[in-house]
Parts: sequence; structure tokens; C-alpha cells
Amino acid sequence: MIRVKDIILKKLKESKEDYISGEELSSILGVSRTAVWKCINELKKEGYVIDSSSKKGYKLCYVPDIINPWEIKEGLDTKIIGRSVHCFSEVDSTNNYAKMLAQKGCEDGTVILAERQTQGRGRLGRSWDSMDKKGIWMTVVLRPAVGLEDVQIITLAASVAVASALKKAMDIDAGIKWPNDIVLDGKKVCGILTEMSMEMERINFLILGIGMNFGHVESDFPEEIRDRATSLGLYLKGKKGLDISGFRRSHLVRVILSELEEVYDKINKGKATAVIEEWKKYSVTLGKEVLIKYREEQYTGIAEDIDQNGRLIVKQDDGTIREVLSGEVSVRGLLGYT
Ligand code: BT5
Repeated sequence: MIRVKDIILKKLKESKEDYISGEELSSILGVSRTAVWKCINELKKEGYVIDSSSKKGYKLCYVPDIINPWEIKEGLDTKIIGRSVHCFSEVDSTNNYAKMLAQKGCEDGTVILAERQTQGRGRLGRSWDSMDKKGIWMTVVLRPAVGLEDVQIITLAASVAVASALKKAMDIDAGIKWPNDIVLDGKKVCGILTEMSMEMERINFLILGIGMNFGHVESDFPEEIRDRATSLGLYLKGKKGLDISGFRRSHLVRVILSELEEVYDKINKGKATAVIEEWKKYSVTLGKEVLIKYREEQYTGIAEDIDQNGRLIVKQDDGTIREVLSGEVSVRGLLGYT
């Protein structure tokens, strides 16, 4: 539902350097000038800086780094992903919320975002630290037209989308640790949690949760992960001397959604091989020594390749070839594995 506030924001953005009068806004919207004034005040409370002049009207001077549907949708060039966007200041987990919406039948490509998660989840029951306004905590509901064997490819595709979005939106060269951790200088900046609902041997829906650390400074991370975690802000500062305040999370979200749509389209059209080849370009796993932990078993080897189903092919020290579909993979030199 488009609200008066959304239209006011749109109009303010359109008029750029010019003021737009309260009278004009109230006649476009068919509401009173007091109603316009109330909306302007709400926007100000959210962090938008709007200059008000009794003679000239209103002018938008500053757009905050805020996650809301109109900031996400403004200029979004996708057809499926992000047609429907739900934003919250707080949820337990965007994956939980997404699952609830998916069970109620929400459309393919529905996006859920929150400024803060109280119970952000990682894989295998682990938790995901989701500090208020510091990251992109997002879930996309997908209803892919593929079989079960392609689920792993979609997970890999999501990491490809994130890595290529980081390059396009912020000129950041990220790596992917199998299957889908996004790393910068050996530290994790983004994790992806894919969950699935099946019905009669078919995929009913996929829940693709993406957690990206954006504005964290070092002390924002809990001590136990400080040596393994980083944020885009920390990386930009350290590597390029740039301040993250020059970037907007909403812009990065849009580029991720757009890149995601591209890889999703390829998979739906049976072009998974192209996605795997792209994944390999970003890989920081292939050719490296890895430690695999699966249930009670533990072994090391060299990560040689990934196959067409997205499995990691590992050559053990005695020459045995192993195919890894799940389990814990540590890559020597990354995320604290030395
Ligand atoms: C992941 O799990 O990497 C998947 C994380 C997915 C998070 C998103 S946020 C939106 C959506 N809603 C959710 O509830 N979840 C998804 P895993 O590979 O199991 O990594 C978890 C481990 O990473 C933890 O045990 C910590 O050691 C570490 N960790 C926790 N929070 C982190 C953070 N913010 N940055 C880097 N590492 C973190």
C-alpha cells in the first residue's frame, strides 16, 4: 500500500535542489497541509534532514542510511526479486519471518529486512550477531522451478550474487569460502543461511538468509569472533582509507537483489554450469588445504574443484577423492584456521 509519506518522500527526492511547497504537496496528495507537515516531521524523526521554509516549502537535504521499502525500491531494476519488500526495525530472525510469509503463500522473490535481529541464526544451530542498524539482515523467499539436486547451486549462486554486488556497488573484491561465506582479507563479512521446505519430494520454497556486516567497528563484534569477523566499513577504512558513511545499505541491497535475480534466472533456465564457473572466479577455497569435519569424521586434503551439483571435490593426502556436500570446511589461512 502506498502511503502519503512515501509519496512525499518521492516528490522531495524528485525536486532535488528545489523547494516544494506544502500547498503543492497537499494538492497532489489530496490531504491537508497539516497532514503534510505531520508526515514531514515523521520523516525527520527517521533521520531525513528536510529544510522547511515558510515561504518556499520543503527541501530534502540528507538521506540517512536507513532500511525501508521506499529506499530499497527506489530504482530497483528487478522483475521478480523485491517486488514485495517488508522492512522491520526488529524481528527475531528475518528467516523465521520469511518462512511464515512463505507458508502463507507469499510470492516468489519476496524480501524481508530488519534493522536488528534478536535471534539471528547461523547454520547448525549457531547464532548470528545482528547488531542494530550496522548490517544488512535480509531474507529472500524463492520458489525455484528446479529439482532438489539444484538447491546447493542456488546457495552457491547467492554467494556469487553477493560477491559481484560488492564489486559493482562498492568496488570491493571479495572471496567466497565454500560453500557461501563471503570473506575479505581472510575474515568473514557475510554469511548465508539457506533453508528449505519440501512437499512431495519437490521444493515448496527456499529461504535465503543473507547477513552482511556493514558499519561495525571492531569493538561492535563479540570478543569471541573479533579475530574472524570484519565489516565493509572496517575493510574500506583499512584498505582504501574510505569512510563507510559515504555508502548506503539500501543501495547495496538493491544491487544484491539485482545480481541475485540474474543468477536465479540462469538456474531456472537450466544454466547452472555458468553459475558454477562464476563461483570459481571468486573462490578462495579451490587449490587450498582444507580441513573437513563431518559428524564424527575429520580429514584434510586439497580442495580441487566443485562438481556440477556444487559439491566440493577434495583430494586427501593418500590420494582418495572425497565429495563434500555438507559439513564444516575450514580453509587454511582463513577465519582463524592456521
Ligand atoms: C552463517 O552461519 O554464516 C549464516 C548466517 C546467516 C545470517 C542471516 S542474517 C539474515 C537471516 N536471518 C537469520 O536469522 N539468519 C540469516 P555459520 O556459517 O553457521 O556462521 C555462524 C558463526 O559465525 C557463528 O558461530 C560465529 O562464530 C560467527 N558469527 C556470528 N555472527 C557473525 C557476524 N555478524 N559476522 C561474522 N561472523 C559471525
